[in-house]
Amino acid sequence: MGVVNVTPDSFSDGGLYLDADAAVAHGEQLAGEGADILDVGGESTRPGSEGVPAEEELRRVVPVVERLSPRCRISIDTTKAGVARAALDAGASIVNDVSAFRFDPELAGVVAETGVDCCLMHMLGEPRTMQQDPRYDDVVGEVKAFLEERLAYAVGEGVPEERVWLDPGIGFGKTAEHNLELLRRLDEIVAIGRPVVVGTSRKSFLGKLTGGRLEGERMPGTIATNVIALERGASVFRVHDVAQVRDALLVAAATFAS
Ligand code: HH2
Repeated sequence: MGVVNVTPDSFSDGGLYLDADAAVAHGEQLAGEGADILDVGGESTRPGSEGVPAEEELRRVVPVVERLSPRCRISIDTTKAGVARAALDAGASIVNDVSAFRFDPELAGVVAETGVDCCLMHMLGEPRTMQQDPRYDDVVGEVKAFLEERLAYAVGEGVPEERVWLDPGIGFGKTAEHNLELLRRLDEIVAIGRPVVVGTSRKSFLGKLTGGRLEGERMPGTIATNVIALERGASVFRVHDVAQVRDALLVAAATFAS
């Protein structure tokens, strides 16, 4: 899954693809590098961010989804039912909701009604405050219980279980040690029985572990964590650098018993 951020403020590529032409060119490049899915988002969820109004988010993402959907499968990275509906109308076929249907009570209904796949992600609270001293007794147990509860909620709202993917939400209300523990014990999340999505790409814990590397210097850490996630059973790898991570995953997968 390649990341297409149509935002001025995303943590690693904010402002690079705010213009629709630039976003489409970037999405086409990632598709050419072998992305199976392009995750188009118009609102940054970086720590401390405030969110954007639905009209602005729509204005950013709909033209990009329209132009990229004939080329590649599209997921819409949004927490808002109105944005999801418009993006699905424009050709998207997956809803990626970092709030796991907590922020907009209507979003589950949109997914149920349209019959699309969805990704439900764990986040502690909301982006504005999630990195202010996050605490867990057992991060893996708590994230797993949250995802099981959200899966049951989605099914209760009419979303077929086989349409739901789950994501532990690396970096969303977690310290570096929490992120590492989730990767270390990712098999416990996989054991829920739904496809698991992981998003480690360029995130700050990779910088912390490597003596302060900046976003653009975190590709080796991104590759290492995605290979580990593959080995622990993840199915979808959300990354900014598709070509490099895809090669690493293909090589790692080739070493598995056939
Ligand atoms: N991470 C980000 C955004 N959306 N969705 C899923 N399912 N999993 C993730 O880990 C995830 C996500 C944050 O990355 P990015 O889009 O690069 O940054 P920003 O939120 O600043 O736009």
